[in-house]
Amino acid sequence: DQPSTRHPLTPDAISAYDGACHVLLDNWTGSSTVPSRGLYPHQWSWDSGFIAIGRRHLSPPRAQQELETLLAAQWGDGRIPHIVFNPEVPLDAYFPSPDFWHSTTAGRGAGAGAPRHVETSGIVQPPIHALAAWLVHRADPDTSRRRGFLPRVHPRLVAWQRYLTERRDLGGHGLAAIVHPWESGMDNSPSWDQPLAAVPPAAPGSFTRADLAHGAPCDRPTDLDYRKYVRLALDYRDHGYRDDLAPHPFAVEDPAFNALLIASEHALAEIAMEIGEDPSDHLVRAETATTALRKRLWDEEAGQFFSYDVRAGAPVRERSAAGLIPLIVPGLPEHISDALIATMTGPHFGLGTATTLVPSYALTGAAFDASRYWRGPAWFNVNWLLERGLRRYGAARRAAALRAAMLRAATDSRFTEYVDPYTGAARGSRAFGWTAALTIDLLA
Ligand code: 9WN
Repeated sequence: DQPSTRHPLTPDAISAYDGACHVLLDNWTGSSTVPSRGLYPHQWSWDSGFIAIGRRHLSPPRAQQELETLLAAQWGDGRIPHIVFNPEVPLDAYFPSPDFWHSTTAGRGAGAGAPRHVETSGIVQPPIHALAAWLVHRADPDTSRRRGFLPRVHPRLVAWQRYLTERRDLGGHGLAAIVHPWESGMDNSPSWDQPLAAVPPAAPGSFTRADLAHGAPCDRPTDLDYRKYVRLALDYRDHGYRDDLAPHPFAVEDPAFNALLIASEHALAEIAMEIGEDPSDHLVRAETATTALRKRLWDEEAGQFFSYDVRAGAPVRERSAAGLIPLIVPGLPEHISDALIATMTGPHFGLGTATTLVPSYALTGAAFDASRYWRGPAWFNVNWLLERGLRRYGAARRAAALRAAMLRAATDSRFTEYVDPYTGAARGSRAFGWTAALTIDLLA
């Protein structure tokens, strides 16, 4: 972790802290936190990572429980499912629900070792978890040691990372591939348009979207996107979620996903040392993956990383903010970190000139849309990662300005899910879990 700066407790900071605490209290279910009460009434994988990072300042035991509830739903093959369903929530509250994934029924998840005691989805999300566990430990090492937190989670986190580096290395170049746009956490990013082009959509009317009851259609993915999401998930399910058997018509190496994988491998090295184990395997793996990330996804001319479409055997030259997120990876050569910062602050992403927060997709991109989900709006988790990256690579002034802009946007928007990058107007659902949690982390 980076050394933290102490921030003054101004009246604005106190009110932001207070508002964010209320969101986390309201979204707590007793064992984990929902991203939002209406739109996302279950536990999501990477949301819980970000939420634990904020919660560690309020209640280290609850932050630990957040992660352990998620890890208790881990599959036998090591995957951490992207959703852990709450059995008390009606099936029609969220689509796709447990009767779509069938993780525990009809033998769908059995071959990949789906747990029997809880319903989950069968796909994954970006691996922020080992990083989150390490940061949670650091917030209160005594409580963590007393409760045996790290020795308990370490084997599960190792199995999770191994699942990704071994079973998901579909391209054979040492990077993990996602097999569904939902796995990126950036569902309708323009980076998925090309890899999705050949995927046949599910029949219209073959399912009912629940999201449109909570969000404006112009802020959400389109129906055609959803029909492709459904088709891909059903194909995977019908192959028992087995990576050795499923055809994976969508297979993409995403720079943000792999950057988090690397950051988590470094965190595993710290965790190993803390619990008296040898960290060297983790460090070697982190270095190997960093080399692969640079070789395969870095684009010198563009000054950012691009996704790689494994099926097409070609990079996807779309400027998504995912291509800046490797700034969180330790040990990048200066020419790469400098170029990432220049791209972030140049005309494409406009940080500090056209915008105060980094948009999810370049302002100059052909597919840019200021309100549609991951096609332009600014997201708090992305900006939180970039703020860490700026500090890591010595851009302290820029990091401080980004932090101040995030705090303002989070409180002005009542902790909304995402904002219009030009106007700061609130989009998606309010009282969103990671927006509140990361506000607390920035204030701590
Ligand atoms: C599908 C919960 C999740 C986030 C994702 C975000 C959105 C789900 C959806 O919500 O995805 O997983 O239904 O749109 O894209 O990043 O984890 O907050």
